[in-house]
Amino acid sequence: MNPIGEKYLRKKALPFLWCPGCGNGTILGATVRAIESLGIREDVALVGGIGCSGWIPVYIDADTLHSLHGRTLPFATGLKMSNPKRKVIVFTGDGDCLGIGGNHFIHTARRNLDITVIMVNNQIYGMTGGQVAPTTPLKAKTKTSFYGNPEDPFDACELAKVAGATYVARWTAAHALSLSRSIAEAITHEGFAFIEVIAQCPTQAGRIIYGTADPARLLDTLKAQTVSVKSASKLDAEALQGKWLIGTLHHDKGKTEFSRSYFGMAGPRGGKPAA
Ligand SMILES: Cc1ncc(C[n+]2csc(CCOP(=O)(O)OP(=O)(O)O)c2C)c(N)n1
Ligand code: SF4
Ligand SMILES: [Mg+2]
Repeated sequence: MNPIGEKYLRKKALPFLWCPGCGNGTILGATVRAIESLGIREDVALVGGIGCSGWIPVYIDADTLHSLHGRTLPFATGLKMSNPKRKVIVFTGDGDCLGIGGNHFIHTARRNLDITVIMVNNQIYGMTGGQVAPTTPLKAKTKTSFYGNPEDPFDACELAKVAGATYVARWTAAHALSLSRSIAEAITHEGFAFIEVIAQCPTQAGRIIYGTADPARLLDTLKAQTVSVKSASKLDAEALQGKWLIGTLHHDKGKTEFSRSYFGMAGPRGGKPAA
């Protein structure tokens, strides 16, 4: 095992439940490297939802909370508000965050609560066997869209931004180093930070949507579908059609964070969090 794995993995939880070649392992690696680079292991609280992606915190030896499907953000809000010094990091699936948890998502972003949300977008409900998700591409066939998905997918980053998130970035599992740096930046940012990670799911989205369960081919496909924010400014709308924009998409340092405005108000405890 490499030194960072040796230091951070919760050995008693191993082996991973993920399928070989799943993107969740890369996201776990990028997260622990970000935590290590900031030296904040003792300060983090990691919250997972339900789904394959929700298991990321289970394997990290730190303070962790495995919550309910779609309810990561209410749990994370409670954790943060009970101790605003905590660096709360949430791991949520595309279904978990934008389907059942969609309402919590827009309101937590609107409040600009100082947490980092890492949404793993594998474009499908992975854990439950490949059902259509709010991120599944238009016309894609899944286990529950036999004739093709009739719905347009959400652009999660746009949604986060218009709802009030103050840090928004998108990466893929093929950009592990940039992702790790972005996670560190998001943790350091004071306010609601949202990172969408497009990740390969060889077993469900791979086989069903992309016609291959080969992780290397899926990563190549992901890379080919991305354009960096910098390059995008030189391209026209036609060239950008069907591409994922990757990089930091929005960074607003001027908006007041929720726990500061909440505890800054006079109240029964004189504007202080519970002891
Ligand atoms: C209240 C509730 N409804 C439904 C489920 C069943 N369920 C478990 S995981 C999941 C979907 C997971 O998809 P996603 O959030 O995209 O995560 P992934 O497995 O793809 O990482 C569903 C519907 C549940 N556990 N709880
Ligand atoms: S079903 Fe997909 S997301 Fe879930 S562990 Fe397997 S490859 Fe990963
Ligand atoms: Mg999913």
